[in-house]
Amino acid sequence: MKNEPGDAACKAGSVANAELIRWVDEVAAIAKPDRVHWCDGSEAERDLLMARMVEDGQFLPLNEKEYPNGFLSRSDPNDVARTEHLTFICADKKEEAGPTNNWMSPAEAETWVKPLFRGAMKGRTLYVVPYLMGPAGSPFSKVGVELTDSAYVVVNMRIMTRMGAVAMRELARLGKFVRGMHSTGDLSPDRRYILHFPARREIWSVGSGYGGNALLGKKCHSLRISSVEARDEGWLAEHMLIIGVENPAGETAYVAAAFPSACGKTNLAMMVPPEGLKGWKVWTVGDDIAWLRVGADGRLWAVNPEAGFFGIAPGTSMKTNPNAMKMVRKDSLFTNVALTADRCPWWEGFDGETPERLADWRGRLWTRGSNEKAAQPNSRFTSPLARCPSLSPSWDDPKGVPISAILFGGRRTRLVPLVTEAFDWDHGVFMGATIASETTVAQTGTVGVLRRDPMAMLPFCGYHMGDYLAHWVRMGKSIPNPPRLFRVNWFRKDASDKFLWPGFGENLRVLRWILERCAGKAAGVETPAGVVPAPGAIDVSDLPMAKGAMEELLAVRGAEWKPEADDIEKFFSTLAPRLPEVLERKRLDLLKRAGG
Ligand code: OXD
Ligand code: MN
Repeated sequence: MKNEPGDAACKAGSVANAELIRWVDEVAAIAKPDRVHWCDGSEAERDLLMARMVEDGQFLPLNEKEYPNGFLSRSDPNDVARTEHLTFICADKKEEAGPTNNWMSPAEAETWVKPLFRGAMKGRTLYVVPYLMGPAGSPFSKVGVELTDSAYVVVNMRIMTRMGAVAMRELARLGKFVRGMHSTGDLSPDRRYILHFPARREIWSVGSGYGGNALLGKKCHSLRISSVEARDEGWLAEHMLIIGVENPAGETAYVAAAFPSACGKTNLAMMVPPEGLKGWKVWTVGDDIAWLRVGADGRLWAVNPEAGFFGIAPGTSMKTNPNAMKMVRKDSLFTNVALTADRCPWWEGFDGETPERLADWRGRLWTRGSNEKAAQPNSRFTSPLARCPSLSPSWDDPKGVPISAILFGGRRTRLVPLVTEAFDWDHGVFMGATIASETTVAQTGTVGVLRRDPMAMLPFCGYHMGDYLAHWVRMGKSIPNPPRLFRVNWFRKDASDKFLWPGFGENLRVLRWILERCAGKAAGVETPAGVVPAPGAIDVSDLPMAKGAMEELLAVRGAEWKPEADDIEKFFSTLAPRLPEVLERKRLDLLKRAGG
């Protein structure tokens, strides 16, 4: 085994961390790579890896004039999404993982999964990828090290995290790191496992190169492992976007929002204010993950631990997300999108006329009118935060941003109003605990089935969901000046199955009401489900909405909430006896208010 030239400097920085060196040696002894490459995160290193991957066909360079520094990768067709059924929490007892996670004992992991790493890196390079989640020098931030045999992972991690030398420096400051061992193995779903050992802050991932399974800083570290760290240390690790909303007076307030995968988080995070709201601005801090801590001033503060976007490409257009369309034009990697004849990326929903011929996501000829999708429905772009036109000036602030409101959303075509404010913190936790959404392309399985997804954390919580909700209830008591909590639903439909709300930039009208509520200004009406905007409190007079649409969007009909409360009872019963009692009380209150 050799070390790659040029890595000495980075490794030298780690000499202080003997534990890291010992662990790298241990993994190398198991996986038997031909070479070990310590990543420094430099541009030169990235160029070297890209050149190698272009040469061996893993990446195709895109049209340099239209997409400078842009590349396309096509994955194995069996490896295109997160595989929740192959994702496990390896706690000592099944009870610690809870009923919403798959569980494997650490002993079984040693017996059944460890052997998949034996010799897995023969003929390959083991890349040591030190990464930092969160701004340098921040009390929020955490270091991880991913050992991987995938150069695709390295170049994506370089965008998604603060990778290389900066992480090594932070490691010297913090002393601790999350260990991630990753091999693409043979990419067979039969030998694919994504394992988390929360107690020892460790991740093993084998058999997949897909983002959420293989870029270990993202879901595995920043949510599954960090949700446990957050519980133990008294903070929150959440599946939330963060934005700053600036009013025409130049005041910016920050909002965090949890939505299940593929519900438009990236679009909301990069929203462009509509014509009707002149003088407003939306600033992007993050689109997927928020770490939140109580500040010295008693407010809740948040950082986005990531440094990039791993966004779903299909449906992204100048109409739905103009900032993303501008952002992906430079320094971006694409996975499983289609390719035009002049080597530009394309996907369903792309602006302009559909090209007559394309190379589809598998590289096969695709012609207009084909029944098959040209881009894989979960195809992605990976772009640096720094390329985002709406990037908040505070995105890298070590102290984070103060959060005024937290939103919980879902994809509900019926019942749930456009926006509802919680009566109090615990009621807000109840709202977050009971959000539900139709399943989407971001996870394998059936699309369109309604599933309860507490705080949008169902696939990402590293411990028992009942304990997690109890942690939320406890956190409410430790925040002297907590944010207000709201539920939103952009997806309500009318009787003829048409969306009632225009969505996209117009969602800012809802955010405006929310922030005015936080400032004690906007009018609301109490309903059985919470406080909804008073008639006229959200001005839509300049929007081409059908008559009565706004009334319907905000309607709460008590009797319709009874079956909802019953369904919630079924879900809650799966979390008993660890469900905090106050949430069952909130359910009974809802039932009473609904007249049940
Ligand atoms: C994501 C997801 O990729 O939630 O962000 O699946
Ligand atoms: Mn996500």
